[in-house]
Amino acid sequence: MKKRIVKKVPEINVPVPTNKEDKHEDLLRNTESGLGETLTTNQGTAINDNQNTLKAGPRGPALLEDFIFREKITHFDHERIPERVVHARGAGAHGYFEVYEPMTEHTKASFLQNPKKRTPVFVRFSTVAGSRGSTDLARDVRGFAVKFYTDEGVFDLVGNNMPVFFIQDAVKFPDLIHAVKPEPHNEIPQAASAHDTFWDFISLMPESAHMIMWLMSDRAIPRSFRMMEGFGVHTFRFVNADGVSSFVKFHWKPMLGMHSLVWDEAQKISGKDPDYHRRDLYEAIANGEYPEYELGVQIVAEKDEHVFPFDLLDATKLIPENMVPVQRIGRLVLDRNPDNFFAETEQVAFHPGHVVPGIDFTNDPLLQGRLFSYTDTQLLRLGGPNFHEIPINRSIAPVHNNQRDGHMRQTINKSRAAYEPNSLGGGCPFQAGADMAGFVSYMEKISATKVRERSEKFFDHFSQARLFYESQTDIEKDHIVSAFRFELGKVEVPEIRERMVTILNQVHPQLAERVAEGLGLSSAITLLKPLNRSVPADGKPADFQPREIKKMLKPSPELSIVRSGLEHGSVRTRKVAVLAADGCDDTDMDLLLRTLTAAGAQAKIVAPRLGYLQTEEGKSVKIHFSLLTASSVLFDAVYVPGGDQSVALLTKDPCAREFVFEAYKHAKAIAASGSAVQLFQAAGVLNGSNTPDDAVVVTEKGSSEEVMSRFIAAIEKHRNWEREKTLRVDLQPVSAPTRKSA
Ligand code: HDE
Repeated sequence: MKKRIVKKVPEINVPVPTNKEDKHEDLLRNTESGLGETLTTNQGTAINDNQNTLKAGPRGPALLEDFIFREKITHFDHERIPERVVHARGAGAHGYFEVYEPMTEHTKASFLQNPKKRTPVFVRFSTVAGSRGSTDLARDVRGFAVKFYTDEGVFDLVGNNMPVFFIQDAVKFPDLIHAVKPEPHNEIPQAASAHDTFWDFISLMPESAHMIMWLMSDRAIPRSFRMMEGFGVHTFRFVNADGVSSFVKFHWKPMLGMHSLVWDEAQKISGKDPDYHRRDLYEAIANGEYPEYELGVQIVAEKDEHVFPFDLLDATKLIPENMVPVQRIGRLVLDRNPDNFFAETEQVAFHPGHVVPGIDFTNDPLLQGRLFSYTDTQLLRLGGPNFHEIPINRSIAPVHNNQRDGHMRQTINKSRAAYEPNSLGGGCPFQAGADMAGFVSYMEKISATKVRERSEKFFDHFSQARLFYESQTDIEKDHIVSAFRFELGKVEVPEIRERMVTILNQVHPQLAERVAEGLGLSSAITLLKPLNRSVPADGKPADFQPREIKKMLKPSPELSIVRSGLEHGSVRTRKVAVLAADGCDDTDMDLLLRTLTAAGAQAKIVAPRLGYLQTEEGKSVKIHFSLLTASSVLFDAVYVPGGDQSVALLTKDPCAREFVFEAYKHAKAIAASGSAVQLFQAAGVLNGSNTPDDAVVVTEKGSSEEVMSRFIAAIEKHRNWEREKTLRVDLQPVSAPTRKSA
């Protein structure tokens, strides 16, 4: 048995054996590669013939006696386990966390004390609504769940990439999920909220208004898991060694900045590469470009609990960063891909109730419900109460207790006394005092009447939804409008659309009007008041209607991806398509590949066919993708080098023209040098009606250092969003007179 490495609290600041490899070594106990080994049955008997079943004669029948066949098929028949009821689609990675400075003032959690300590972690990112095999690119919330294998036990921070949630009370969760999942009669649509049951529910639940704004924003279509924020959502508690508690909101800030896709692009990637996010994460780690995030905390003193115009216990509200700044306290690095998807990513079991001393819960009614749900779901999904023994879930702090037996028990508990107190086992295992890192729940004073109610401030459903909308740049507002037009446009029942518009009107009249216009609804609709239908049987509906707390919230620039993206622009790890054919210009090609690689970008040659390109001077260049297997939506930018023969071949090819035009349409950086300018003309990028912008870099002369640096600067800005305004049909104001929809 491993020696317990838990330290007494006073020793916490003393350097501790710091080993991010602890978990890796622990996993190696169960890892096997089969390399160089003989094929055996599960009982270790070597197999001589893995090609034929045992038969009575060469033409059968097969014999029941064939234990090798029976074992193989039976195992196969039982290979599937239930997928997660939500967050079924996901991708994981190993890594480590290190704190910058001791957080002793606020929390006694040992993994937040010692900057020299590297705590191993496993992270799983996910979408929410889709099945295990669904697209990564759904418009959806992304799960951001982190398992810290601390020396005081496992701490799970089971968060999302949005800081708020749809509902305020856990009792509504099954309703929400039933509404968003594919409709029960025909199981359509997969991994999409754009359907009647979802919007029916939402339009009757104004408490979801704030979250819906996030869901319709570009946060719901991240460019990469590596480029999105994460949030613990609920208010948690920090507790220090003196038992003093403060409230804390957790944040993850991506070091590559936040970036998103455009919706048209996301839908196309769903067809071209539905594993896009999973692949992006896997490849980045495999290439040594380790994703990094900083852990941020917003800390609120216990005495300030009620100073905000919202309730800290309400998961539909955030604390704006301009009210309580986010302190960055540590960093998370993901540096190892899982060895086996099922064993690690599928079997990992997160639980917001996995906490360590120094971290505690609040009475957020959503969090309280989650504390029940996560164990319950693992019992079904992982088949019994011993899921904590599965290697990926196993704590690196030793586990000793009197729990016994159950399906698939691995531990061989030797003690005769599986109860406590006992004398036969010498009283072991002992309870741990607070000074031995024993978990002591925060002593919160509660004096209350038992009721099924919510606190007053919970009913302000629109102030923060408005704050979010007003904090966006114009282009992000446009994206929100078109997302609503898209989603509600897929709804078949007109009353649902109308109800949603009345909700949007409470968020912002301009938003409601624009959405109504796109849906062909009369603007008079916007004047109706939305109704909250989430009312108990004996409740007076009037008591449950949204009411605004009159305290203005100032727009918060941190809520805008575009603003934050500009601050953190980087070309590192960005994928650039170099579109070329035989006869491309050598100087252009050399400079391109050299400069992009030096800048940390991934340059990939895309050509009409696979194999090797012959440049003008006869050099061979490896082609990474053919136009058949690649598409511009899979790249961040496109460069077309010169070379008359190459450009002539590409200009004739409709796929090449589409490649360029689509990148242009999606507001990406595109560049052409020398004769490649002709391809841009043929693709419709440089015709009279389009105004070239800074992110369209063209030079008839051929590439140069100066051209490359303009191109790279354009990629760093991620997109030239202004370009969209002239190109996207859904962003145009609808000019026809508005009419009531049929
Ligand atoms: Fe979850 N959620 N959830 N959730 N959740 C699950 O647990 C649940 C909520 C989140 O990668 C399930 O192991 C309830 C908020 C993530 O494995 C289940 C409520 C947030 C993941 C469950 C919520 C989350 C889950 C399904 C309302 C953000 C994936 C499989 C009270 C803070 C973790 C599982 C992974 C998964 C229940 C609301 C995040 C059924 C009842 C709010 C990231 O237990």
